[in-house]
Amino acid sequence: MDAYERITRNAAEVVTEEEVEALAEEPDGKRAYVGYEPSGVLHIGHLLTANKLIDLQDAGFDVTILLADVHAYLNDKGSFEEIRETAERMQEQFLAYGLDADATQFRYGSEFQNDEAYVLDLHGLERETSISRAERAMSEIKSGETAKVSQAVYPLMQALDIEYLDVDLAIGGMEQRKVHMLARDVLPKADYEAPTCLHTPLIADLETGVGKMSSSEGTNISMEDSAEEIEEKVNGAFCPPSADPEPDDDGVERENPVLQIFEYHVFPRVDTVVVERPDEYGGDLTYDSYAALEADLDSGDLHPADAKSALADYLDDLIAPGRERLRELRA
Ligand code: NAL
Repeated sequence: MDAYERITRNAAEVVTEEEVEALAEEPDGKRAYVGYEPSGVLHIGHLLTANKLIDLQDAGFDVTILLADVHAYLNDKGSFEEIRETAERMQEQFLAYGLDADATQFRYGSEFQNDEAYVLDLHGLERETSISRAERAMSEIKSGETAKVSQAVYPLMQALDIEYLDVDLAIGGMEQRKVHMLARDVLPKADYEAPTCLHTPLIADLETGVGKMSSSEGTNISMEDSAEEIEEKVNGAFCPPSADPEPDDDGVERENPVLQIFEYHVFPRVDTVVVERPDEYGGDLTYDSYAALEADLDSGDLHPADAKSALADYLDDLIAPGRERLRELRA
């Protein structure tokens, strides 16, 4: 796999392709950047961007993870102290998950976001941005019903962070794209460069395949789940014998989240997937690529129940080191 392919595999979108191609020509020492609001423990959504960070490290990038403590505070995620404690645990979980400790830099937003130069720059961006634009940028990120002033400042700080952390490539899930598009528009008005962005896909709701898996509603899989909990959640997942499920009764599009998790979580981390089956059901199946597994589910050669059982085992393997680390931290 060449560098461009590794950088962009499984991405939902890159902005722009030309800019990413230029980075891929000499990836060594380039810096990719992702930010997370510290809250709870890592879940499958965080881990999807983490897989991309691992790809980028393999391609030669250095990675900065912003533990966005001030952002979480602005977005109503608790007291500042609680947020800081959560952030410390989060850092440990990322390393346990498999990020390269030597090529990962963790930063707290509060380290630099209160500096005078930063605050004045922020006010400059505030003067260039309408309230409605800022509000729209937050539509997939905002917590709570009413838009608060803090949530309008939030995307402007996210834009400015990309500049202040000296990033070559900004990474985020697709829910971050409107913030990144705002950043591309507004940073040049402050004579900064528009950031290059890469967005990872979102996984469908596990139980219905409709909409997006969310950390606040529906079933999510997290670093705290036991093997039994993972098995139960995956067993209850929506998995028709199809890569392209029919819309639901109301005509709403559905995805197959079991396949999505194989594609975005399992195959990026293992070379071969073995689906164990008793001999009487045809014996074990071995897959070297996601496409081969998808084709077998689609044709009926792989039964959804066998796919789920294998998925639960692989997810447990991926989550186990982080779960263990959390246990140590709490002991
Ligand atoms: C992501 C977040 C906060 C600040 C950032 C700054 C630069 C790049 C990415 C950033 C958190 C993110 C979330 N908005 O929803 O968790």
